[in-house]
Amino acid sequence: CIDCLVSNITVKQDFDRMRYQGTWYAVAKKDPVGLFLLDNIVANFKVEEDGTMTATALGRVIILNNWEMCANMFGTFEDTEDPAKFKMKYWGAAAYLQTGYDDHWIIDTDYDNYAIHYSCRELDVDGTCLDGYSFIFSRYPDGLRPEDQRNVTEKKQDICFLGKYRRVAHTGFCDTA
Ligand code: AZE
Repeated sequence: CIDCLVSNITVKQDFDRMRYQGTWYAVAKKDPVGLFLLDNIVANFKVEEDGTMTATALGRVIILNNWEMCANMFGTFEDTEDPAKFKMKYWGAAAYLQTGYDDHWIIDTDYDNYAIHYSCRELDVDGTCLDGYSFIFSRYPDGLRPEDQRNVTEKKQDICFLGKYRRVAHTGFCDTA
């Protein structure tokens, strides 16, 4: 995607939600505007009996008056005409957490090692993304395999977020929540 138009971003071909199930550790993230998950972000995807994809996520957040906590989040995914593009309805276990309805695109994954997620929340007038977020997920909490790094960097560029990511630390903050 050389023009950064959201409509030109390509996603994983023939995305297989069954193989995507299980635990994914966020190893890097590009933040949106406003409140967001800080670190120790772990997502767990599942396909329900009726075929619907759902997920839970944990992550450290700071809300209200500098109150640090582990956010326990839930998401349900609505299918679209593209198997790798979903609409995600999400909410928190507690009412003071965030609720929302975001795009949830799987840009690329090999199911066993890495995944690149993308969500544009707000389109600019020129069709580029004005406000969005993205996660680089790994099946391992300690990071990506060296052999996946080049491809992930390429995909970060394709979604026009190259240079906008920060590493996501895993310190055990949410491990007993
Ligand atoms: C995601 C994938 C798995 C399911 C969910 C995800 C996103 C969660 C948030 C949570 C924000 C919470 C905040 C609380 C104060 C993409 C990791 C639900 C965006 C800011």
